[in-house]
Amino acid sequence: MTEFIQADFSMDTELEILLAVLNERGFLLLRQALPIKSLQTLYWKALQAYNRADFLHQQGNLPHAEKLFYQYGHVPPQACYFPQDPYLALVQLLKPLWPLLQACITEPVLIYQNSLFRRQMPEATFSPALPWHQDAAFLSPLNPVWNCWCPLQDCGKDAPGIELLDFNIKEKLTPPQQPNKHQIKAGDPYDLYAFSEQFLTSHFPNASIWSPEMQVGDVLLFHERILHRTALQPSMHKSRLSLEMRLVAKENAQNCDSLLIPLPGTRNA
Ligand SMILES: O=C(O)CCC(=O)C(=O)O
Repeated sequence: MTEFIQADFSMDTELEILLAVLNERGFLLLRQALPIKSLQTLYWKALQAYNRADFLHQQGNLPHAEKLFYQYGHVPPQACYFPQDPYLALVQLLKPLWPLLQACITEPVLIYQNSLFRRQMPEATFSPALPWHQDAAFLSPLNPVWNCWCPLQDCGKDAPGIELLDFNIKEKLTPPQQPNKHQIKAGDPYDLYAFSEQFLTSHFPNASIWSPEMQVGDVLLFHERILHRTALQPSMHKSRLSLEMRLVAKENAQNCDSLLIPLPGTRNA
């Protein structure tokens, strides 16, 4: 029988317990973990980035390189960074999590290209809800990669949140729609690596789906093989901005085609 381990914790929980949960479940929600002031600053930054992108899109002037991001609810990674401090803002934001991240990742580095804002509209218009997928589809062979997913607005009730399959999948699954010999990369249509609800029900009949309500300050950690999707219900009438930050061990990212931003090496740095 599988032992039930709670996945929703406060920041004063012992590190060993958090590590055990991450190890057993592959995901973990930490309540009120991140500094609200920094998140508010990032929220305004994201808002400006989306206002600019919306305006350019309406005028038909959105640069080609940004169209792909925009189509999936993203703006380019540099929109998340401050001009005078292109590297450290997100790493500083994660500071309360450094002990945990350093305990579960060897010399953690933030992957610049995969640390992005995301906007999800309730009407699912030009940023459709993301279907069930594993991030492993586009991150492989990087492994493990931890997604620190944090809302910049409260979500999961009136605004779209995120939901996970409560099953610690150890391997990269083959998506049914993936064309033969096609190597999925970031920016490929999600349809190519989506999994249907029927797939989940038939392959993981006993696994439940977890769709937490989250407040600004909460952070959800999960590895790249956990199946997840946007949690979007017809009753939701607000938009949500969020930030996903991905971290990997430096030693596993030697061939990573992205700027890697190191977390400070000591627990008290
Ligand atoms: O923002 C969302 O709705 C889903 C995010 C997601 O799929 C991810 O962070 O990998």
